[in-house]
Amino acid sequence: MTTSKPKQAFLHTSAYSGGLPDTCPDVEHSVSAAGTPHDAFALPGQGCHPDQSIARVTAVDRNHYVVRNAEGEVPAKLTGRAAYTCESPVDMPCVGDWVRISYHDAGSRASILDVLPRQSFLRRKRPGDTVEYQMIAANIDVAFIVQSCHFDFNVRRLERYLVMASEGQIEPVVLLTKADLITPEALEQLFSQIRHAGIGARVIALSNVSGLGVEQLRELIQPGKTYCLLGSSGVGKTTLVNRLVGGCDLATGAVSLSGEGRHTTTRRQLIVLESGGLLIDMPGMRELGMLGVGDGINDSFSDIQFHSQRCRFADCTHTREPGCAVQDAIAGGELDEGHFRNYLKLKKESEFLDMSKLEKRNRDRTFGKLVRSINKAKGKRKEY
Ligand SMILES: Nc1nc2c(ncn2[C@@H]2O[C@H](COP(=O)(O)OP(=O)(O)OP(=O)(O)O)[C@@H](O)[C@H]2O)c(=O)[nH]1
Ligand SMILES: [Mg+2]
Ligand SMILES: [Zn+2]
Repeated sequence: MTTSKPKQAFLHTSAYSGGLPDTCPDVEHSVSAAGTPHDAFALPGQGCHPDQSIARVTAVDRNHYVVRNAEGEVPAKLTGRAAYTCESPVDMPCVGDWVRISYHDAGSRASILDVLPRQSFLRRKRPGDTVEYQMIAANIDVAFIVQSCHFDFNVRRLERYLVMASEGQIEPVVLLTKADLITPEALEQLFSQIRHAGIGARVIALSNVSGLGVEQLRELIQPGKTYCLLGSSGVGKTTLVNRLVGGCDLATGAVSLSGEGRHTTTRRQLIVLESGGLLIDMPGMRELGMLGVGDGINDSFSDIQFHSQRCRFADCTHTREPGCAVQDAIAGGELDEGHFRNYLKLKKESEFLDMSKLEKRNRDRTFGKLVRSINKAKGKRKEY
């Protein structure tokens, strides 16, 4: 195997005179707000060890990665050591992550040494009964929450996505796609449902068929910022990416008559727009579990928080207490009841998952103790 000098023209390598840092603390891990796609992968500030480089993960397919920096895009693998030091699946690299890499095979491949701290993230509970997070993407500036006007629209699910974005420090923008399939009156109705639920995020109606809203969206995308498309399968995320990119031809899928989407996009990938904006297309989500999203819930349901300040009891659950300002607001028509019920549901779910996680940790700890005591006993036996 030939090893070549790593490509790192864009890095200042004088930052570290001593030993290898575990991470690169001096690196600003946001994409520089530069005007070209090339510059979008150049990092400001200092870099790492001379033999290493910083790159961004642009695609993930199980344990195969693609990383990119100003020098170009190469396939990459996580080193065994890096994988070993990942304490949980969320520590593994995901799309949008900035990673420290070293090149090999004449610069045609890279090894991921570690993941730099994330500035924002999108995560969800792993599908199934486990109580673990799954990292979806990192270092996102704006999440486009996509719902189709046609079959997919659901305010309660929208609220879930908003909580998710808010928990990860990401600004949400709602996109209502396939507006060509409903009447302007029906579209107006959807807008009012969103406002009625107290959702204050920006909402854009779109159609990939008529082109409605596409320019508005294009104008919103700023160079150097990272955007992602979140939403169910078949709502038109990839079609939109293809439209925005121009010349890009990612696979899209026809939707069955029932309106239900098949999963056409199977991996997450980061695409560079001509304008210099970065867009992550995602596969549609089936299950939108959440975990420990206390702050996210409070941010997304700020109207409920606002009313609850006037509840008689500080620990009011807003369900049966006297003097509850939230219940008063519902009775007075100021708060939507469905919105409030969803708030309770998400809160309960999040608390339950937090609890399960705590139980799991305690169980693991007890198990760890048991293993250690058995090993100790074995060690003692050997001494005899
Ligand atoms: N009528 C109409 N159809 C659209 C629109 N946008 C996309 N479609 C169609 O919807 C189907 C699904 O589109 P995709 O772009 O593959 O959907 P997706 O959200 O990427 O789906 P996954 O990759 O499975 O998550 C395709 O047949 C598109 O042609 C639109 O604005 N109007
Ligand atoms: Mg797709
Ligand atoms: Zn109350």
